[in-house]
Amino acid sequence: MANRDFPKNVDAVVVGGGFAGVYALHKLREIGLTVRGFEAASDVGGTWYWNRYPGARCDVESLEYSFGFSDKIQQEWDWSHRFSFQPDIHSYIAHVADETGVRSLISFETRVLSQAYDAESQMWTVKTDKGEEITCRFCIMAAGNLSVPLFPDIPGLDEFEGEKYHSGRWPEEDVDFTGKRVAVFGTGATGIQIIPEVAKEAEHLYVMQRSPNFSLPAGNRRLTEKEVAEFKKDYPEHRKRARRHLFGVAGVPEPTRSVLELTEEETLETFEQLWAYGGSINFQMAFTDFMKDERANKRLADFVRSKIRQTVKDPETAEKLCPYDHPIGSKRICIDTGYYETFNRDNVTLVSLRENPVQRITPKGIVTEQGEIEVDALIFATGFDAITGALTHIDITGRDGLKLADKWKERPSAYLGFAVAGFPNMFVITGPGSPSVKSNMVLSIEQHVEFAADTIVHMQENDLGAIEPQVAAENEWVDYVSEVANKTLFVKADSWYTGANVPGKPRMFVPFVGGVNTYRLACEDVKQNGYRGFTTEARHKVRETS
Ligand code: NA7
Repeated sequence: MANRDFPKNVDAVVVGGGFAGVYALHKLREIGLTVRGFEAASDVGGTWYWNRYPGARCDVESLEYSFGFSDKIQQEWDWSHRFSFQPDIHSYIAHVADETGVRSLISFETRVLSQAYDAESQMWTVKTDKGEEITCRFCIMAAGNLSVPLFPDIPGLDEFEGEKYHSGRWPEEDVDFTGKRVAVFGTGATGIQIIPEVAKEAEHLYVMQRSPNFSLPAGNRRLTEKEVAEFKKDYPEHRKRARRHLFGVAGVPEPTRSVLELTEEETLETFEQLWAYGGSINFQMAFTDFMKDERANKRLADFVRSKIRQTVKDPETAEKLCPYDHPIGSKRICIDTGYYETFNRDNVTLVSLRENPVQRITPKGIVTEQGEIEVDALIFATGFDAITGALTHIDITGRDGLKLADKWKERPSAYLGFAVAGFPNMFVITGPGSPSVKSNMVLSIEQHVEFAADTIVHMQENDLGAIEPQVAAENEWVDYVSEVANKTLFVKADSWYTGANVPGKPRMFVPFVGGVNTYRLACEDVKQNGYRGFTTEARHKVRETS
């Protein structure tokens, strides 16, 4: 549908067409709002549209990494694997968009460039790269936590004559690496998924590793009909349990004991069982103190390092693959299918950039201190300007000319990780300071979308024109988020959770790690107490609610 067929004035604009955008469009329309969505890609899917690189899979189990808002959808959709592959998740979001009928509300291949709030009219004006201008009362920011890809700043990159790919902008058409010499930069969750797949095709694969990461076997497998049926029988109950869970999953019980209570033999036996079962959440939930006590953490880190040494035949390569610079879990624990085994292949070379840094890229390859490596293709799995990047890349102007990008230069603050002082009627889905990436994302997205819908209903019922957080309440929340994080080992790594991967970004541990249940209760408490901590405005008359 051509963009001119869409209305120019709606109640709400939804920026982004991934899980969050699709559900927000559906939910807001359900409460009676007129809505429009904007999506830069040619289809729905968000992260799961763009990250279509070889080996892309989810690290949360399929039956849990899905919407619970519609029993019909959760009952009729069939997941084939324990951890879904990108095409399956993409098909699932497309199915949800079709079932809810929201696809027709989205302008695809359209990027929101700017949005500005007018205090007089209590309206936002949204401008797109297609030259459209739309006015709306509410802006729902569903632009994703990992949607702005980062390319390394290596001299000569533009001169490279071969193929270049970023994991987060993978092309729709198949890419065939057969017979090619390929270099992969980045060994985070993404690189660790790409490397085993590309190694199967490439003539030679060079793994350009700056920092090694901890990876656990995914233990991915087909789901049996019986286990799917069992889960579906109690789906609503599972969802309820997930909402009360630390991470937002029903299938992995929360920990009750310290690993330090176990003898070394008992520890080893338990770790071996967890390793054989696969996945990272079951490991993270096994004991109370992995992320709280360095001794507990070291037990697990030592175990994973021993597994790396057992798996990788060349001791020198194995040692280079062992991480020592951060506690396990302080960066996202990767899960893999044959990652460490890949380094036993004759066509794979590990290049440790700490010992042998890259000097420049040439038209034919990569120059390191030890000489030139000629390659036909470069793959960058070098991460994202995470959590805040998608919004700071939009020119967002709130009250009195305040720019969001300027405000977040100091620290990425948002009340409950959901709304930002100075930016009325703008709701950030899984924003900074909410559980977001430290939880089952789909569950957290649902909660935030429903929070936005409840807030709008509250405004309608009370004839309010604007709502925004009070600065004091916002600051208090951000301080609390830091206080919770500072009691854990999460803060002990330079990671994208802290903004450390983007030069100049403010450094703090951004997601809320106090648990999905604690967070949900905090939001409920705010709602039940007349939106405590928010300032509301009716007919330009300001009223403090606490
Ligand atoms: P990550 O986790 O940010 O990993 C990026 C990787 O790229 C990491 O190994 C970086 O090394 C490496 N990197 C970044 N810049 C360079 C340069 N210049 N040279 C070499 N290597 C570099 O991104 P992912 O896409 O893997 O994962 C993001 C999330 O997506 C993941 O956690 C899941 O939640 C899904 P570094 O560690 O900075 O030394």
